[in-house]
Amino acid sequence: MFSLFYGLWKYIFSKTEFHVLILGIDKAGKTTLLEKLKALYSNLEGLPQDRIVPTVGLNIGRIEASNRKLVFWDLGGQIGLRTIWEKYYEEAHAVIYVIDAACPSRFEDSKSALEKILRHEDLQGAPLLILVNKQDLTGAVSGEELARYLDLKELDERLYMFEAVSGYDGMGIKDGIDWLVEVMERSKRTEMLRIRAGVTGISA
Ligand SMILES: Nc1nc2c(ncn2[C@@H]2O[C@H](COP(=O)(O)OP(=O)(O)OP(=O)(O)O)[C@@H](O)[C@H]2O)c(=O)[nH]1
Ligand SMILES: [Mg+2]
Repeated sequence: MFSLFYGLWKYIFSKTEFHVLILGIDKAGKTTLLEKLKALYSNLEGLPQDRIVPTVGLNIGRIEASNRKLVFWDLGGQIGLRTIWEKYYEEAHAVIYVIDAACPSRFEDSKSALEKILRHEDLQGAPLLILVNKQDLTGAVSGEELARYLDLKELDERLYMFEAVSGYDGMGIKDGIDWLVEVMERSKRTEMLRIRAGVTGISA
């Protein structure tokens, strides 16, 4: 009886959606990427680029990739809004961090916002996909160049990847998402969130 219950419990929670936070400083291109993701993974048209305004609240997008359900939470990156980010950390399976690769004058701001994320205990063990965005612009730095510049010491124990992308033409996005789904499947963080959801489910 117990094993039947356990099997069912495992089945239900193995179907859990993955929650992915999309973070980065303002104008990095997060919302544009979210709209592109929707267009790439569903039959729906994303919002046209000229209809996208700076984010103040939260944008949510759902897709299915590699047979998995992904829910994206895209938050505003303006300086006064960054304190809201941490409210979402506990429930996130992974983080996508977006950087405007064509704007070196803001790399320092981007680096310190990312370091703060990496130090936060509520995001321990969360896989990190760094999207080196706006590759369609001349002068955009490559993933390797940006990784060298950021020189993140806090990445040691974490599953992470740099991927060069463009939210305009879609370059690199599917490769990044494939990687993310694969690492979320096997991350200790996912296991921890599943157990926590299970415990809550039984006691409710
Ligand atoms: N050339 C180019 N421009 C982009 C790309 N992605 C976004 N942009 C532009 O960058 C600006 C900011 O894009 P958003 O998607 O609103 O940026 P955001 O990170 O969501 O900004 P906040 O909501 O303020 O945090 C807009 O003018 C976009 O059209 C890209 O891949 N290539
Ligand atoms: Mg936005």
